[in-house]
Amino acid sequence: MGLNDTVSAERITISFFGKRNAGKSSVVNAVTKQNIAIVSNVLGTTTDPVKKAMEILPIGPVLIIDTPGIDDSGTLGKMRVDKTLDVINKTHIAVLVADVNSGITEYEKDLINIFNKKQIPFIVCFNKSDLLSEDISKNISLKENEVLISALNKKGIDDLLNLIIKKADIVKTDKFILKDLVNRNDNVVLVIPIDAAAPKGRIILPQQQVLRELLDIGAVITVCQDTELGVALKNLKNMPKLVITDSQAFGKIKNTVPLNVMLTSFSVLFARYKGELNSLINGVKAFKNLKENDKVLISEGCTHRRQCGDIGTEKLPFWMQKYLGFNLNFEFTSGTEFKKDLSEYKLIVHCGGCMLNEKEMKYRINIANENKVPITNYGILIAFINGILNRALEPFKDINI
Ligand SMILES: Nc1nc2c(ncn2[C@@H]2O[C@H](COP(=O)(O)OP(=O)(O)OP(=O)(O)O)[C@@H](O)[C@H]2O)c(=O)[nH]1
Ligand SMILES: [Mg+2]
Repeated sequence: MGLNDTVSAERITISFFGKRNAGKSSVVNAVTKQNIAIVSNVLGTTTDPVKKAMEILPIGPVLIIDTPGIDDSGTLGKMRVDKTLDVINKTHIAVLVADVNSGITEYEKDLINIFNKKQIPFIVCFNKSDLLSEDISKNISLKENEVLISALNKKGIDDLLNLIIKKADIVKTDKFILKDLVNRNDNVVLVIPIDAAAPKGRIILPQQQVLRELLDIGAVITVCQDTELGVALKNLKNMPKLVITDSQAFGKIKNTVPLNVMLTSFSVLFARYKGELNSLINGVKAFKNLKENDKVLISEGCTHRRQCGDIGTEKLPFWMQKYLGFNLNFEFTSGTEFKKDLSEYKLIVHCGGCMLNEKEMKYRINIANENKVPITNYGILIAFINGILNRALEPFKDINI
């Protein structure tokens, strides 16, 4: 992916599911007009989800995912099926590819049930129409979300694309991070500390996204590190409407920002943008009730190599234990995998999820809720530990979150 490309987390994810040999990979290749996935008549040719970021007009940036067949068996087969089921959790639009000759079997029914349960808009694509006689083809009656195609002969591909575009209209929401908090010409200060854990030569994604949205709004932006915030505020003729800080600096700057200036963090903004702010605020209440040696899961959505002074593995455990006055039992996960059985944990602390799409983030919150394990996020917990959670949530007080 190039520097100018939309990140995967902001793309509409369109995934292709079905039994082995139904022609999923062939349909993906036909839809994208590219040779993205290997096609063969060997059952189980696709063994790992295959992803391709591309542009589909008029939808815009999308992420296409081809998956292993849902009817795979054996130990390895089960692992492949699990990977496919994981893909469902980040899918905005599902395309179920079924061989028209076998039609809807138990496997397709199971998938349709999952899509319905998870409220994922889906299309059923009956493939291999070239193998049907013209008479039979003509007499097949299709529902609104069904289409008859031949990936081999490239027949019906435009109909499939049109259905995908129609479904994308339902999915596309005018998502924003802070458009409802800031107006044109408002002064906003962004506090971005550059420490050993900051990536070399750039600023991280949530900061870029906030910066971009503020520019779109027409806000006037001051950016500085926590060490320069005092000077920055002194130099401003009028106090800013809002200060947005990296959550890690809450403690250092909370007394520098005057009380009549709103103060929040990137991570709190992302809790609302990607997840469910209310659930994550509720989750933080469990923190002060933790007992010595309780198990806490600290989970990150990205896979960057942990560095010295890392927020997830070093700073957060240190601050949490210092606040409580006793030791906790920490476990750490990162990347796209998320445990399904969370029952052993007393609290989950998740990152802002900038590398995950909102579907995946909400799925993780749901799993925690189903397991009855409180879940919160980095920014909310750090604000709580610093005694300024109410202040960090003040920008949202008149907004239905
Ligand atoms: N006749 C006909 N054959 C097709 C069509 N689409 C795919 N095939 C064939 O069906 C076989 C399986 O195609 P794939 O695209 O690899 O199927 P898949 O669903 O991705 O299979 P797995 O990766 O094994 O799960 C290949 O031999 C394809 O050439 C079609 O429209 N018509
Ligand atoms: Mg395949």
